[in-house]
Amino acid sequence: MRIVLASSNKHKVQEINDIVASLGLPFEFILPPADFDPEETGTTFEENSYIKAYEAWKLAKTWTLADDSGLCIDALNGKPGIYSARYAETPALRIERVLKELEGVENRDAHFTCAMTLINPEGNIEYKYQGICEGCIIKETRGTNGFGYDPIFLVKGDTRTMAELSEDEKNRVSHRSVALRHILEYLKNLV
Ligand code: ITT
Repeated sequence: MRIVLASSNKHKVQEINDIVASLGLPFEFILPPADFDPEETGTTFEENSYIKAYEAWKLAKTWTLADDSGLCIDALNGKPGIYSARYAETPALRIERVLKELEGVENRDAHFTCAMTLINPEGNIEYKYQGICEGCIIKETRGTNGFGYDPIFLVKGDTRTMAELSEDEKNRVSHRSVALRHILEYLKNLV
C-alpha cells in the first residue's frame, strides 16, 4: 500500500521509512508532488498536521500522512512548539536561541511532540495520533546523529542526547516513532 508522506523534511522522511522497514510492514511512503508547499497557519501541532495531510491529499487524491512536530520546553511555556522549524534561520541558530533563553533557568524539562494525521482516498481523516518523547535540555550540544534540536535534548531515562543515540535507538523511543507505530497498527488492521 502506497501512502504519500506530506513532508519536505528529508530527515523525517528517512526516519519514517526506517521505522516502517524495521517493522517489515507492506507500506511504502512516497514523496508528495513537487508543487506541495502548504502554509502552516494552524495554532496547534494537530491543526498543522491536518493542513499538510489535506494539502497533499488535494494534489494526490490518495492516502496521505503528515507529521507536524516540534520541541516544547516547560520553562518557555511550550516554546518553540509549533514554531520549532522557524525559531531562527538555521538549525544551529535555533539551538543557540533556545540555550540563550534557558540561561540561568533551573527547570529544563522538555518534550518532543509529533502529531500525525492520516487522510484516506476520500479526503477524510481516517486516524490521528500524537506521540511524545520526554526529556530535558542540556547546556551544550552533544552528538551528531539525528537532526534539529537532537544535540541538546537529553532523553528521559538515558544519559545520552537524542543525537548520541544510533538511528535505531532514536527510532525506538522518539515522538515520531510513537505516533507512527499507532498509525501503522491502525493501517495493519485495515488492509
Ligand atoms: P515538513 O513540514 O515539510 O514536514 P518541517 O521541518 O517544516 O517539515 P515541522 O513544521 O513539523 O516540519 O517542524 C518540525 C521541526 O521541529 C523540525 O524542523 C525540528 O526543528 C524540530 N523537530 C521535530 N522532530 C524532531 C526530532 O526528531 N529531532 C529534533 N528536532 C525535531
